[in-house]
Amino acid sequence: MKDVTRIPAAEPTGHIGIVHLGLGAFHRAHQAVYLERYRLRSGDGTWGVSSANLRGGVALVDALRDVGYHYHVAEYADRDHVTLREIGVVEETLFSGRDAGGQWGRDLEVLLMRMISPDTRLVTLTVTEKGYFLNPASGELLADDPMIAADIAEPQAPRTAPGILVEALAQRREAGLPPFTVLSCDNMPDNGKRTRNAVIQLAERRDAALGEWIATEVAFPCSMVDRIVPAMTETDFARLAELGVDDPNAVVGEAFSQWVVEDDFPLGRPAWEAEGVEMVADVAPFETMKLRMLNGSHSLLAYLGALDHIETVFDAVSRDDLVALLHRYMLDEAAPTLAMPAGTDLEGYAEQLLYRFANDSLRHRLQQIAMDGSQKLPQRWLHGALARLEAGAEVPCTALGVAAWIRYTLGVDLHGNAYPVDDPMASRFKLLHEAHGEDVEALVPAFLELDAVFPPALAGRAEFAEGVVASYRRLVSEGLDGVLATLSRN
Ligand code: NAI
Ligand code: CS2
Repeated sequence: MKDVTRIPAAEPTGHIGIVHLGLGAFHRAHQAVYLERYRLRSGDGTWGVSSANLRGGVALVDALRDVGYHYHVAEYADRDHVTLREIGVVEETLFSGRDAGGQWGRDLEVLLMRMISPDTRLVTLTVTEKGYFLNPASGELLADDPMIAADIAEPQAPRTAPGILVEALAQRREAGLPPFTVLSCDNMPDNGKRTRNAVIQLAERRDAALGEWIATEVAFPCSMVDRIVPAMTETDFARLAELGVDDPNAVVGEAFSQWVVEDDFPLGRPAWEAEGVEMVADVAPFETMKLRMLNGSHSLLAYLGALDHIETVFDAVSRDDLVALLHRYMLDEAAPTLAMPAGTDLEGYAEQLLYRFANDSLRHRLQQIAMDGSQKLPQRWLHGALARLEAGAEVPCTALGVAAWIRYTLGVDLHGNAYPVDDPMASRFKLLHEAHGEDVEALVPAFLELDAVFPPALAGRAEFAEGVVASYRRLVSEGLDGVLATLSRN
C-alpha cells in the first residue's frame, strides 16, 4: 500500500521578488520547493518567482502559463513512500530563447523589466554548467564563443545568462537602483565566484566602469545544491496518474534535499532556514565534497554503465562490482582530497550516497548524467586526482573513469549500440577519434591535451596517462566485468 502525503500550494500573491534563469526540472523540484514551503509556513508572499528559459523549453513556459503556473513535485523516499506537493510560488514564466522561426527574445523585454523592478532582490540560476560560457578548467569567459560574441556586439539584446545579467545590472545602475543578488544553483565549483567572473569579464568588454561597479556592488554568494531530479519519463507520468495526478509539467525527485548557501544577500532574502536551507560563511568544503563524492560517482556510473548498455543509476548500483568501485573511489580517491569541518563523517556520507543511488523509485538515466562531460569532469574527478597524485597516491578508479569517458565519446557502446554524444565539444571529440581510431597510445594523449578539460599539471603526469591507456585497453578487451574484476584484485 503506497504511503502518499498530499500538500496543496499556498495562495499566489502576484508579488515577484525573485527572477530565475533556467526553468528546468531541478529548479522546479528544489529552489521552488524551498520557497513554496517557506511561503506556506511564514505567510510571506513577497518572494514569488518569475522563471525564464533562455535556451529551448518554450513549450514548458507556455504550458505552465496555460494552467496558471501550478505544477506538482513528487518526492519519493522509495517507490512506496511519496510526498506530492503542489507548487504555486512560480507566478510567471517567460521565454527569451530562439523560437521555431529563429527569432530570439520573445519575452526578453518583460524579463528585463522584471529584473530591474525594485521588488526583485534576487536572481537565481540553473542554466547547466555550460550556460555560463566559461572555460571549465580555467574558469575564464569564452569570449570567442559565438553566443558571447553576439552579446558583446548587441549588449541590449542579450541571449546568454551572463549577457542578461549584465544588461539588467547596467539598467539598474543607470536607474540608480541597488543591484539584485545573484545566486547560482548549478553544479560548478565556487559557482558564485565563477558566475561573478563571467558577468564581470563580459561587462568589462562593454564598459570598464560597469565592470568595476558590478565588482564592488553585486553579491554573488556560492551555494551547494543537492537533490536527485531525473528527467521525466513516460513511466513517471504513468505512476503519477495512478496517484491521481494528471500533470504534464510535473517533476519527480528523491525525498532527500540539501541547500547550503553562503549568507551574502545585501537586499535581503527569504528566512528559509526553517525549511532546512543551511546558511554558512564558507560553502566551499560542502560544494567540493558533493561534487567529488556524489557527482564524481554519478559520472563513473554514467560512462562505465552506458558503455555496458546499462540504463539507470538504480540498475548500475544493483551490481556489487560497481558499488565496490564507487566505495573505493569515494574513500580512497575523493575523500582524502577534502578539507571538511571537524566531525564530518565522510564514510557515513559515502554510505548515504550509495543508499540514495539505490532509490528504486527514480529512473535516473545514465545518458542524462553522461551529458556535458567536458564541463563536469574537471570539478568531479580531475582536480581531485591531481591533488592525490601530488600527494604521492594513485588514482586507479579515476584513470578508469577517464578511459571510459574517452571511449564513451566515440558514440558507440561496447556492444555496438550507438547513442548521441551531447557535449559542447562533441565535434572536437569526433575529430580526435577519426584521427587516432584504435591507436590508444595516440588517442589518450590527444584527449589529455584538451586543456579546457584537463589541467595541464595532470595531463603532464606520465603515471596518469599510462593508467588511462592501460584502463582503456582493458575496458575494450575485457569489457566492464573484466576491467572491474582486475581493478578489485589490485
Ligand atoms: P533540465 O534539462 O531540466 O533543464 C536545463 C535548464 O538549463 C533548462 O532551463 C535549459 O533551458 C537551461 N539551459 C541549458 N543550456 C543552457 C544555456 N546554454 N544557456 C542558458 N540556459 C541553458 O536540467 P535540470 O535537471 O534542471 O538541471 C539543470 C542544472 O541544475 C544542472 O546542470 C545542474 O547544474 C543543476 N542540478 C541538477 C540536479 C538534478 O538532479 N537534476 C541536481 C543538482 C543540480
Ligand atoms: C548529475 C546531477 O546529471 C548529473 O550530472 O550528477 O544532476 C546530480 O543528480 C545532482 O547534482 C544531485 O544533486
